[in-house]
Amino acid sequence: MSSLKIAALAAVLSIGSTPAFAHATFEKSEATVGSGYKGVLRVPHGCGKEATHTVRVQLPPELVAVKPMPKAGWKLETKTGPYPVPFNNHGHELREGVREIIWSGGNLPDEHYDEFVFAGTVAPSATADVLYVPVTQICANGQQAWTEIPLAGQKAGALQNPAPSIRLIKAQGQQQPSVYTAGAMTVTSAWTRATPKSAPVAGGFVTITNTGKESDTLIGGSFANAGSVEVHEMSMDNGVMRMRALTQGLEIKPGQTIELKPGGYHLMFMQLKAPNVEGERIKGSLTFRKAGNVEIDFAVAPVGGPMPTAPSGHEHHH
Ligand SMILES: [Cu+2]
Repeated sequence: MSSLKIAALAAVLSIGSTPAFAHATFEKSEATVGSGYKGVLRVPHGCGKEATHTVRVQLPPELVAVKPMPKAGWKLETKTGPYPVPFNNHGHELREGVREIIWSGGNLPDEHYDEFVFAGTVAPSATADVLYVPVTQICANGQQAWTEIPLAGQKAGALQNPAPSIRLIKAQGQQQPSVYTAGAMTVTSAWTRATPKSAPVAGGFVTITNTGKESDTLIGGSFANAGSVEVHEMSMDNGVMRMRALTQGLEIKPGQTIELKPGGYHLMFMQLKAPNVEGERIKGSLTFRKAGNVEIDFAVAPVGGPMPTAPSGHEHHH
């Protein structure tokens, strides 16, 4: 390898690894909706070469009842404002609170690291998947702003100066039904049933809507506990209900919604490797001829049971 190539490789490696290390971030990157959250903001350096004398933290409206922790050597100020949704704090309605925290008059040299702390609650009304908390470090002749928020479809890792973020976990009993999309195809209500240990197969059920202008076809999928997945149909044969594999797949016309359900169209999970356990969510996918693959989780209902109404576990969208 030439020395030029080695230099280029070294540059790529350092560009790839430095920002993640040098960004302002929270020690705890997850919080539960409706629960308390202690934000420990880690500030890894000043502004370039200068010392930081002020740190401003803008709180998203979902963080309520926030109290900052005073810090030795720094003056503490807050700015308050109204909450978009009043917050019921143990029977006492809070309509406004801290929206911004400013620690000033301190000294964080570029070669030092420091932490800034607040406590608060994630409002029960929060629906976001991720909260972004813009932070600005102010120095004598400049500033370092950690205020970039990814646009829809953009990866946070692509940003130069990302705002510190907190991923929200939905509290138990508050889940929304998961909605998955692949191109024009929307998939909801994915579920299966618990199976006895020796069961060789299980049925999988989903509701699929084609929101596009062209027809598409469900041709198969995958399921973590199964060797393969087929698309099946139940039909009457001489007075006996039988099922058969739809080898050409299941067509979903533009604007059409098809519910795969017990006794009708269904997915057949073949060669089960492990039993489906009630209450779990099991990973799988659907494959459409045009829209391609979409990863989904199947909620597991009791043996012979109906579709779970409140799927357990929380959803992730990526
Ligand atoms: Cu079947």
